[in-house]
Amino acid sequence: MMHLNEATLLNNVRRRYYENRIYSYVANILIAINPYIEIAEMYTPETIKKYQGKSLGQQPPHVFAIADKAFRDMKVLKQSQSIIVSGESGAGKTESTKHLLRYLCYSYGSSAGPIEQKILDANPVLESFGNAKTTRNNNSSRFGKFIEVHFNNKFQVVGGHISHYLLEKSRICSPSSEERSYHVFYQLMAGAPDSLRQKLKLTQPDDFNYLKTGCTRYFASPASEKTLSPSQKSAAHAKQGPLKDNLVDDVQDFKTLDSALSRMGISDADKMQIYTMVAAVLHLGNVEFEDDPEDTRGGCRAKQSGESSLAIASTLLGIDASELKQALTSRVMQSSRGGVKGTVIMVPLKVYEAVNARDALAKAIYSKLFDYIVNRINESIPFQASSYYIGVLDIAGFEFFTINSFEQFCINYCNEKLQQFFNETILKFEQEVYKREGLNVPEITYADNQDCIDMIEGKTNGIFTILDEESKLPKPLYTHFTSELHTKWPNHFRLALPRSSRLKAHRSIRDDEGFLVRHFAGAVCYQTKQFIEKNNDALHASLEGIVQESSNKLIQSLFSTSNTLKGKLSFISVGNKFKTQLAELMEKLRQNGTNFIRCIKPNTRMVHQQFDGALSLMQLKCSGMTVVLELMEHGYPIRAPFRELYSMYQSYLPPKMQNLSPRLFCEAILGSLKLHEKDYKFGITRLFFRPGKYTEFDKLIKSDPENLKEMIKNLSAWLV
Ligand code: AOV
Ligand code: MG
Repeated sequence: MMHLNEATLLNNVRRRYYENRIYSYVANILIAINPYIEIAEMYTPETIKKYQGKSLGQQPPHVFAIADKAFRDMKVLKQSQSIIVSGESGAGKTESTKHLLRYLCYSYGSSAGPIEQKILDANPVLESFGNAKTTRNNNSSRFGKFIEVHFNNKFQVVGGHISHYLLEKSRICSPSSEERSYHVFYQLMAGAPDSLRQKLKLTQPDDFNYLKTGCTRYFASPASEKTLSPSQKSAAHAKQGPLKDNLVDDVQDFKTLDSALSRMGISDADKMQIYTMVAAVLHLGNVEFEDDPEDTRGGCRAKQSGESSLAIASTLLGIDASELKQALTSRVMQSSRGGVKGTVIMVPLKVYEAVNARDALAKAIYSKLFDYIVNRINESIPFQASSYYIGVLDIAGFEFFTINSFEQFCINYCNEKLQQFFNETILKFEQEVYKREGLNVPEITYADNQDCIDMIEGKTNGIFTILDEESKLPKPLYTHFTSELHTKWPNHFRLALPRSSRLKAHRSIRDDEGFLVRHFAGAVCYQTKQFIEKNNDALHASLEGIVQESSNKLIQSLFSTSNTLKGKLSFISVGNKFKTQLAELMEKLRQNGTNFIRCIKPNTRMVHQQFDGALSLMQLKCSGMTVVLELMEHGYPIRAPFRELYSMYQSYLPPKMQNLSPRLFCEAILGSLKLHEKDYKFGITRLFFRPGKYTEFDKLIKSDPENLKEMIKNLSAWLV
């Protein structure tokens, strides 16, 4: 494109999208628009071959081209590479990631040998346990991941490694009405053999509290629907909606999951333990509580109706039923006076406290199970003799909803960091181009977001630190946390009271219930109500105690490693852990070569051939593409190889002037045009224009015959 700005970029990707050309480049950045339809010919083995060893631009823009560029850069520069895939929910990050991995494994592996197969097998497993149907995406990843494909010094695939971030835990206990919990729950119920379902006492999604707040239907293809029993079918039709989804098929997906686990070397007994934990979470959710009229201290007891669930859950978890009951309805406290430990007392819990304890246990089991599964995957993929790797980052983009909580806060913090990295990298890249082309361009500066990052992660007064300090108080209160925040950051440009927001939706939040952060991509108002709970990963001591003593080996090992501080109620801060993980990730990213893929969701209805301009532009902005354009605006954004200009303008000149070399040809034209010298620069291989100046150049030649004549006259003089 010769005229590069927000509007032309948007128009161009729109036009290309309607022609099913979903990929485009801005500089080295790939923009990928979700087609919401399988474009089969785009990903065939033949297409893969076409991109092997080709530099960017030799073939039409493609996610494969980025994979190959990363591979070639790794080889030539002898440096590990990252591919950062970003975009909002449903934009196509995970699909792009899968294409990248498939490309690398097929092109540079030993034709899908055992290692490559394991790297590819990791996906269905991760998706079963970490993906769910949401209103934005039927197969939404509810965790972030960085998948490394490792190569030896001959640049063949020799291993892999997966790091994962921030599995969404609130979904485990209460998916919202049109969404589902994690796929594996439904896959087990729809796809597991009867014998297994009976063993685990799994019936219908509607029978479980943790699932019935959400959409309880199964997804199944017409073919696999035939294998559902009548009761499964009716569950499938419950809370209606079409049964079919192109990519999610619970019946088939269970088979895929089960065989992928086996191929990973997970034994039948271990698989059984994994499924058992999944079922235990569901049964645990059916244990309900009521006020205990016999308890004078206002405690609660498990409801009679949930007794059988309690029994099943405790059997599956390998815990004694009465101990579990006690741990859920009371808490052990050690009275201490003057630092001397006193007697152990049992404090009965209120109904809501028991519910919280139960949910905390369910979430801890599931999220530790997820960690365990990722570990098992990593163990199954060898990791020997690796010289370099290509890491693909698939993590949620900037989020802002009507109500934003701790999860959005963490993900937006992560996006601030990635955005800063993006700016630094692109800027560096631009300056490298100028240097390579021998241009003498002064340093470019850009809007920095370091102040926002400091405010969030700063050691002394950062938001995460203030939150952790609140949690350590004897009686933590979110309202106190919020006012502390406002006290410690008065009059800071990045932080404001929600009321000062112009956004109507936020007016309902009181000052002490929230705060507003002006992120690089826009202002987001956070509701702090659940920040303290969501930031705390620990179980209360008596629960921690009983799971550690479980007779179930898996449960025991899941909880044995947790960093329980000896004798003290542990506090594991989710924010702090994420901060550390993210710092490690950023360290890797900074050491590697970098490639960016920006995924765009063209419409919210998830349909083919519909391009919502405003929605797409918003995403281009949030992904920092406009910053790129701005950056280029400060330099020489329009650049064209001499050869290209030569073929474009050759015909306007008299024949005798046409046989110049392309560079001389360009020098001749520019020498005879009355363009200001500041407005263009000659590089080694191409000509660079200041913003808007190419248009002027083009007009001078094409649309003004008088001027052209004049130019030819000048040109003749110039050539002499
Ligand atoms: P996400 O990873 O960006 O969302 P996905 O990669 O899961 O989004 O894509 C969402 C859906 O869009 C997929 O299930 C496909 O139906 C469709 N899709 C995406 N890319 C393609 C493609 N290249 N070709 C065909 N269909 C595609 V999230 O994980 O929700 O942030 O949290
Ligand atoms: Mg995803």
